[in-house]
Amino acid sequence: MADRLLSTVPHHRNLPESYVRPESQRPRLAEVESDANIPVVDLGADDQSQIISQINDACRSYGFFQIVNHGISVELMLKMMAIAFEFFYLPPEEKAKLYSDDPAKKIRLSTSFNVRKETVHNWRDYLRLHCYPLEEFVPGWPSNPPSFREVVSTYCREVRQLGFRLLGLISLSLGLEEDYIEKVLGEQEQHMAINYYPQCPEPELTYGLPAHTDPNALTILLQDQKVAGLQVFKDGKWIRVDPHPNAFVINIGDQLQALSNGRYKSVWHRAVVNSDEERMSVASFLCPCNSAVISPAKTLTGDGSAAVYRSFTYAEYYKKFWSRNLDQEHCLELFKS
Ligand SMILES: O=C(O)CCC(=O)C(=O)O
Repeated sequence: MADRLLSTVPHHRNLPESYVRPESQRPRLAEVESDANIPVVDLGADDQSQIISQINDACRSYGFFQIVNHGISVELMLKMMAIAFEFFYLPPEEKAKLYSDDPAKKIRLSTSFNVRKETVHNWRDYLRLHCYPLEEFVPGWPSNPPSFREVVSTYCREVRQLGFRLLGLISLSLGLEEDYIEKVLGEQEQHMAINYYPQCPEPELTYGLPAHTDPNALTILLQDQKVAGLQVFKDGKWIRVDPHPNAFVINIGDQLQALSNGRYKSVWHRAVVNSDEERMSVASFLCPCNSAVISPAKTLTGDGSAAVYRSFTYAEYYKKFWSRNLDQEHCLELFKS
């Protein structure tokens, strides 16, 4: 039912009851840490060993970092954001064509997280797209706005290359061969979530997205440059990831935590909303192929450290992840050896 979309209403005056979290689950925005020094890694720096060491530190301590001089032009980043806004500003009848609440659909416009299953909704609309191989999926993508397919496919191609470069650096930072992770993950899928969080009348009572970890390998997030909303959990506190000019936010997903034998962290993060402004984010997910067997890299257990996780296929993990609620215990806990 497309009339569930938040973006069909120009201005929301009240928060409907179905979005209100119980007292104990609210975001407590006043307690969120604001000047948190999330690491910023300059991928354009001359000294590759310094880049690798910064990535190692960031993945161990935060599971999150931002990257600058990453090779994707500011122009393309701006175009991607602009087309995302244009899409959510389309008339309701146009958006209704793409609406679905079936999580199995590979191209769908939806709202909240999983409206069929959840009891409390989230203040978010999103367009979810499968993006690899492009030739297979682009013909089913929105044809309106007219330049959507061109802009988004160019963006996806560049983000995929950036993702592979990062996986290489992450491999090296773990003392593995540069292509180790890419080989283990096989022919990776690529998914995208374009998240639109409208201005919310009571941001203290709800979430854009509640706390979750990402089930995939690596996430590359393009954040709204003007409006903060992403927060990560560190040392028992929620901290803000304020947008850094022209940066992408990178986070380690569950598969890299498993593969690194728990050295690198797939951390809890969430998106909060605010009463003054709408916010947009574009998350690109690199996902192992379904048959990829994920287990801790041999060299990371060879020194006598026990394997923290048992081997599993990505298909097995993904099924388990989606059978649960987003904010239950860390899904990897169920794969401990
Ligand atoms: O909007 C954000 O900043 C976070 C998005 C996110 O965590 C997701 O799409 O999984």
